Amino acid sequence: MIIRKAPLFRYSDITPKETYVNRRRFLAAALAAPAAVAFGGAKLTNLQKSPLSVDEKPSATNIVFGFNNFYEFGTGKEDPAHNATNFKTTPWAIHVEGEVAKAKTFDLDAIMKLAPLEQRIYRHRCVEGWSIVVPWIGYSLSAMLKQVEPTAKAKYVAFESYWDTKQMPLATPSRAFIQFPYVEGLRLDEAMHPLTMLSVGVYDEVLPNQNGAPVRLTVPWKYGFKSIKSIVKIKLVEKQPPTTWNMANAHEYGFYSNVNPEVDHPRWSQATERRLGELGRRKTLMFNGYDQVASLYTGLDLKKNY
Ligand SMILES: Nc1nc2c(c(=O)[nH]1)N[C@H]1C(S)=C(S)[C@@H](COP(=O)(O)O)O[C@H]1N2
Ligand SMILES: [Mo]
Repeated sequence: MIIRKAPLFRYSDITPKETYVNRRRFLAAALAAPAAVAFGGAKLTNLQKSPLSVDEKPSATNIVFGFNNFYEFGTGKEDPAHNATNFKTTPWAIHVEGEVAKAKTFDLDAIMKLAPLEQRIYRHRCVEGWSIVVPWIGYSLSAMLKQVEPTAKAKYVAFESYWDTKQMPLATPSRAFIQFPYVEGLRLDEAMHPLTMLSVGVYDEVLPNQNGAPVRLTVPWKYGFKSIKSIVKIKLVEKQPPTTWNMANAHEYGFYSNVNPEVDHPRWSQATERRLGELGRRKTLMFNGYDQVASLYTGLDLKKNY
């Protein structure tokens, strides 16, 4: 990914302000601060608590809404929050097809009602070395996959994001250095794991556009780029599907992309991470701390299959 030498969004911006300016300057800055990232999403109610949540404090909303990657809306970390404001996410549908007995199209209403909505607090780590804790809202992807009845030939699941250069003028290979539409993939057993989530909200609201509205994947034990946003197609397939970052640079981004402190990115160490909003760095945990997925990889060389 593009790591700028002088990032637009300095880490000081996402560190508790009191820790680096004195109180008077903090108050002055607060008064002069531009309006918070515009977002007044519809509230989601009747959220179930989830035993899959980690016992950690969610990151601040200005971090989760204001600092992320969504290359369709620009390659800078603040770009999605600014450029996705008018992205039209209704009507919306996901087509689920391929090696299934019952191919189906789920419109947004069907997606929202497919299973009880749970709030799950997940760790989320970007391959670039920063991490956040996010209270996603949604349900296990398996609930949707079971409805289409995968055939015995289905071994992988391929995902595709919405792509429209009228709404996303920056979503071209020459501007974003990747191919579109953005595509991702999982092995079927990874996709069926209860942790793999179809997310429709965050905190207690529907997803802001920059976080992948109206529906996106969340795979908490893999680097952030596996968690594909604004999904329009899911295809069950026999062979390992192509994935955007692997196509862009196979040497740096593999199909598996499990969070793994022992496998360095060719250009930087993955042993530690910067938890946005905290000072210093913390050790990166194998599978991002989700030990319950380890059995999915028994016998697989995780250095070769990075
Ligand atoms: N369609 C699409 N999905 C995407 C991306 C993208 O550029 N396009 N970026 C990925 C990356 S690299 C990360 S770290 C996360 C960041 O967004 P989030 O904090 O909302 O998960 O989205 C992922 N999903
Ligand atoms: Mo990322």
